[in-house]
Amino acid sequence: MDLQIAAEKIRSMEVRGASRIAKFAAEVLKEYAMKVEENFDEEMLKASKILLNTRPTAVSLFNAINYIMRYCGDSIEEKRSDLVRRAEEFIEWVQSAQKKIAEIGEKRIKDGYTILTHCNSSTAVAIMKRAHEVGKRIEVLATESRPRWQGHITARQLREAGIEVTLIVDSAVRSFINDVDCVIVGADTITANGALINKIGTSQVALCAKEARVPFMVAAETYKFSPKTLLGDLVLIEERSAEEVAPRELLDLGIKVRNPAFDVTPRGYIDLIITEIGAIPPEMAYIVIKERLGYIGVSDEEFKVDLLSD
Ligand code: RUB
Repeated sequence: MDLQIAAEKIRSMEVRGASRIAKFAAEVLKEYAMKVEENFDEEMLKASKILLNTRPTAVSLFNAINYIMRYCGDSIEEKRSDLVRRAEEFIEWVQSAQKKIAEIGEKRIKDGYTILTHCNSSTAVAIMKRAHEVGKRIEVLATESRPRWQGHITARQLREAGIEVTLIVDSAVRSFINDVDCVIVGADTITANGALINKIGTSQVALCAKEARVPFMVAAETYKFSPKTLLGDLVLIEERSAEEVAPRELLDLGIKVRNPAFDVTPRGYIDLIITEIGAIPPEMAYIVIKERLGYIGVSDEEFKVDLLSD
């Protein structure tokens, strides 16, 4: 696939969700590497940057690209084959991690539970589907997730799996939270101090859950933990176009729109992060970054490809 077309698919959200974006970028880089005939390092760096700068918030994309770009070799053929091997390894990581998270997360759901979820996380959906598959009777409340309505995707996926689903507007979460046994959401990024960055509205859901003493769980593969936050970097929250929120007639009146795609839920609102290496408290984020992602976290030199760098 042409690189610019691939980048546009991510930017326009035809390919969306942190895991899918990362896996797609790995596939695109692998395919691109197969075609490069000369200046391998420069060409791959250029391709990586084009992909990385499409959506700034999900660290899965950054981690995928940096994992793949740590290839070695002297000749172009050696480099290519190591890059392809690393890309395939990353794709396998995405697939196996989600399966493992579903197995671990399912155990936190009891028969008869009503679960609330926000947006569309393939990993959170995998947990709920798994609970259903092992015979637990569950019901799910899915928020619409304005402005892009990813909640419709969630509702459809769960319903097609045979699960009872009720769709609610985002602002109805507090009205229903007392009917809910637990909240499960996905993650775009987990920071070194255990905060969660996920679809806008997630932090309001967490606030409601905390007040109502409803457990709030996050499904996050370890490649969604951010090594850059160990160096003090803040996560850039993507702000999308006004047209996603308001019709042209309103915008033409000079009405301004703010449309951040994600928000930050502090670790104090999170009971558990379900990863492929276990169900952990948010306080363990630092250890995941150091031990699982292999970053020492002392300098920017560790990252081959960085956001918006030239
Ligand atoms: C999607 C979103 C999802 C996470 C996790 O946002 O916030 O909760 O990406 O998804 P968008 P997954 O629709 O803007 O990409 O578990 O599938 O990786």
